[in-house]
Amino acid sequence: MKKTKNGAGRPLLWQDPKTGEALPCIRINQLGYAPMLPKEVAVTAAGDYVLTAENGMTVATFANVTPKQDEASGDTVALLSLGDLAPGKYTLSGAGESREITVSKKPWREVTDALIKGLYFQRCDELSEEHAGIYKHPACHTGLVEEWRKPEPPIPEDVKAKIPPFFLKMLEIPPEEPYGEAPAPRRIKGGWHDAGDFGKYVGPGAVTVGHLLYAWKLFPAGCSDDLNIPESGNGVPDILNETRFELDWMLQMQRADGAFYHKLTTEKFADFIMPEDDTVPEYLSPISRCATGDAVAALALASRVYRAYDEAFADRCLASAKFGWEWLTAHPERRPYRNPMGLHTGFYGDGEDHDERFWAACELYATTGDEAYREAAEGFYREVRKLSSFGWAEVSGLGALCCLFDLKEKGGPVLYDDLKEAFLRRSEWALLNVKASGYGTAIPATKYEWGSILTSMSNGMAMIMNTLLTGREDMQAGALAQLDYALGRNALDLSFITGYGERRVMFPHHRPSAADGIEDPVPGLISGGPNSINNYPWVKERLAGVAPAKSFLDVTDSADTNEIAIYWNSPAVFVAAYFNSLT
Ligand code: 9MR
Ligand code: 9MR
Ligand code: ZN
Repeated sequence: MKKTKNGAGRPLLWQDPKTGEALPCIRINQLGYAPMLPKEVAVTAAGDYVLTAENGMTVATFANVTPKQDEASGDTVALLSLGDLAPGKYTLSGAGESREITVSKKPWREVTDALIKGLYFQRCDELSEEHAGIYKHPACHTGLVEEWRKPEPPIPEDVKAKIPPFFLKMLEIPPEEPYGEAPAPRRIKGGWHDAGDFGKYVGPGAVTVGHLLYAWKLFPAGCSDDLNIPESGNGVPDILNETRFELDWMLQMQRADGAFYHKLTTEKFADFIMPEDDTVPEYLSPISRCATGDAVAALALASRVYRAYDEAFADRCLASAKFGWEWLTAHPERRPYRNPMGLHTGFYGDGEDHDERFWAACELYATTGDEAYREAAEGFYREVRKLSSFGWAEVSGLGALCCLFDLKEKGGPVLYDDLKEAFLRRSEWALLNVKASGYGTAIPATKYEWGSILTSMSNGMAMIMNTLLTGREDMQAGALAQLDYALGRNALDLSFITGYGERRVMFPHHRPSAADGIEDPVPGLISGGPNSINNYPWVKERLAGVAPAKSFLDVTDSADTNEIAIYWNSPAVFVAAYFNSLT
């Protein structure tokens, strides 16, 4: 086995306050800014700042800047608004430092493309040299798969005594029962590897599909059709080509009775090897209600989007979605997924499924106009709260996207009028977080948890939706601040997107990036970012005393801070594609 890269030996710049190494005090969007949009730069030191153009002329001055304490980072921070600037290179100087800032017409075009192409690199398939360049690899996970049907052995009493009460409680709910005779071993092709691991999970995949399809529906001009993927040039926009790769897989993940398997993974997480070397068997896990709701929603949405390109595919998606919905209505009780004992890959446990059912009903109604779906959507709407959440666990925001931008007035008093008001109220909270943060980051100081980038990007999505509904510029600026955050305007002076930015993540928790022997990680993948809540013990120890927004290790082993995931890329695509469409 090749020696893997892990970054563990790197100097602990921001990680260890004891080294005393100071970060530069000017923090910028490292890819630059667009002429017509807000240009905010963060500075952490007090003093006078001057912005000069390339010819040395002073363009703006900022006298007596007094940074304020920022709770999340522990830094003192001030945001400087650079104002209207023509494309060009500028230098901001102050506090004994200076930093070059670029203004250009399309600063985020390349990174938007890269974030979509990042999903191509996650394909469970051969990546050819033509499309993947040095990141090519042979086909992977090509074996036959069977359902996981191993009986659960009783837990010995002495082991039970050591299991935390929370997990014990979970073990009381048995995994969902299998259906009928075990199907013959078969090949399930394609799908995206979820994250740094090679698992393929239906719920997270469907959520990713949702983000991407809405990004395309709302901002087609923001997504380029030139991604150099195998389907490029086939007359279908590349973002739809890429998304279909996951949908084709998802269709194979439906059980004979209509429910969807929760996931397709090996028994344990693989070592840090290339995907083609991960040759142990994969299993179809038990089904789950959340996964079924998510898949129904994504497939119903897909049947609308792809109809113009491929009728037969659209029909298949809709038939599968309806069949899945029938299963759900026949199984109305809430029952969270549980990993069967012995299957140790990602859990994606989610105790609530009304939000998944809500999203599914909305999409089915939007696609078919059938009143039964509207009634169901209205019913589940009464139980959903988080209309600005778009993550793997809480998908109500995706239902809101459907209602606000596809159904619109057809949604009527509940799914449009009431929902719109509730959504607008909820999205204020996103902006409040931006205002409360020194760097303008939409993550509350107490909420830097595993995958905190999702909070920032979800709030970015909510603020964009608000802007589309109200035209509010403060909301738009709040959303742009999330792109700035991801691209370096943050407490770490770090771009979280591999391959982009002068100072960027180099050692993501991503098996191919660690095992391929290539110095640069696979490009276009976004890191989960700082986490100060659910850390690995060794990370907790290493980050003791470090502020939440700095609780980050650019070290391969730190899945808790530096893993990548498809459903973190996709909300970033949504945000980046929006701003890209404005430039
Ligand atoms: O690599 C795994 C990553 O993809 C998961 O998100 C993470 C949490 O479920 O687990 C990682 O796998 C680790 C495992 O949980 C414990 N042994 C070390 C594995 C690699 O870091
Ligand atoms: O994104 C998930 C995060 O919200 C959880 O806190 C974390 C630990 O359970 O798991 C994350 O999901 C991982 C999944 O379990 C396995 N594949 C990698 C995912 C990203 O880290
Ligand atoms: Zn694979």
